[in-house]
Amino acid sequence: MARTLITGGLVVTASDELHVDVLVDGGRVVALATHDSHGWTADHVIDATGRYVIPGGVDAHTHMEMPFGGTTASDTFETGTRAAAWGGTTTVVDFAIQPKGGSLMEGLDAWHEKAEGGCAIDYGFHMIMSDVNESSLREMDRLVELGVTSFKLFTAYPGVFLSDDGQILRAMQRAGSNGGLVMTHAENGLAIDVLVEQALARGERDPRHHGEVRRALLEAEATHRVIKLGQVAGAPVYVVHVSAREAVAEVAKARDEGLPVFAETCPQYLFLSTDNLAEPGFEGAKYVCSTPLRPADHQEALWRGLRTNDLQVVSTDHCPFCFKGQKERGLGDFSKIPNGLPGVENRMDLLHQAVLDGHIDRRRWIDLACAAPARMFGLYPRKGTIAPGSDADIVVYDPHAEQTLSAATHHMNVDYSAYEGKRVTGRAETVLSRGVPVIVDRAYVGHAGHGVYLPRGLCQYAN
Ligand code: DUC
Ligand code: ZN
Ligand code: ZN
Repeated sequence: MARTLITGGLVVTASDELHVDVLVDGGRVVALATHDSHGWTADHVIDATGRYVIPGGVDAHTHMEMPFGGTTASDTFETGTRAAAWGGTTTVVDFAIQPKGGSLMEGLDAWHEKAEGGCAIDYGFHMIMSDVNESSLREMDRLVELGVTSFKLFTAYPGVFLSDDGQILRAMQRAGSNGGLVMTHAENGLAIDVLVEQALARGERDPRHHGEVRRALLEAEATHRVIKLGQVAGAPVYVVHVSAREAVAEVAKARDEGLPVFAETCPQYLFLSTDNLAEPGFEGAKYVCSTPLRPADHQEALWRGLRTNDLQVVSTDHCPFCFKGQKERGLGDFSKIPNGLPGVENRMDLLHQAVLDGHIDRRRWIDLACAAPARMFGLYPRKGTIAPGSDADIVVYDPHAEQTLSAATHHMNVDYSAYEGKRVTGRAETVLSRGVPVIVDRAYVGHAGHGVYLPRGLCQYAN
């Protein structure tokens, strides 16, 4: 396999910023050294002068081809992982789903079938448990052995994904003994369904009501509850897509008490708000996701949480549905709008913009987007950093390139951008996955099937 030398750039990892050259051989990083101190030769030389050399992004929360709300997320593993690479992400961890009445293994097999041979970058799986019972609890041990070391449980979506508190406790107990990590979608789904029914009865049918019925307090209540269940089970908890400041407070309180509680937020909660949900006509449907967007004054608590490490990870919850034909299923009834936003291509750039805006610093950008998700989900240091022995998942990032985010230019298979018209500075220029070029000077040179399944280890913060 070709030797590649990346020269002249600023290598930024979660811990360091170094003006060093990077030597790649056999798909791995083999050495870093200052330019003058080595006499390396290589088959390919990438001139990264004036650029950052950063680890490929790790997006630990995607839903490619996910059946949901009577339709299916519009990115396949092929289109979604290609778009991820365009945006500087080289690993995704997607959610396989246990079919109701079926086994975890059936769900995992189905997701392997969807992904195999289609991915442009490497991928792993979490498992959504939609039917916690004696047999699926036993199966959790086997999944951990197969590298599916995290399990998502829902307090939301009654009749679809919701598990009751007893089921969640049992799953947490099992994870406590096999080293797995329980991820929770924390919103009180039963209470939300009452508020949905009441809103519809009052004639409140527009997308903005989605944000109103899914109350911040119901996110906080469920967050508190899953934290306490985790404490009783003696198991770590990872709360996904935190959007409400009251939920951040619950996570922060638990962490102050020394509990192994972790959480992520997503770019949509940092950059968008209920103002988007209230856009005229049916436009707000583009921003319907759960947990929902919040009033803009919640963002301050999220940014603070990211700085203070009360929130450790930024993932996308990439779950795209086209406006035409998919979001439109909810015309006249917001509760029928499929929940989800596109974003896998935008995360690295939006977080770089956050560096420029002064919310986080450069190393924290890499920590939140690369290193911490890799550690959280048992992939570090293979993924998430640039160090001898790491996979050569490397992005040459131009911090000065200006771009306007738009559906007209993005690569996700969805007919709108949640960030249409937003100007950001910074862009992935060249992307390597295990040393193999996927994007070169803003041209796609990758191929479906390059990406391999990643069996993951245990959470490296909790074990
Ligand atoms: N939330 C979303 O917005 N989409 C998919 C599932 C979820 O929990
Ligand atoms: Zn969720
Ligand atoms: Zn999700």
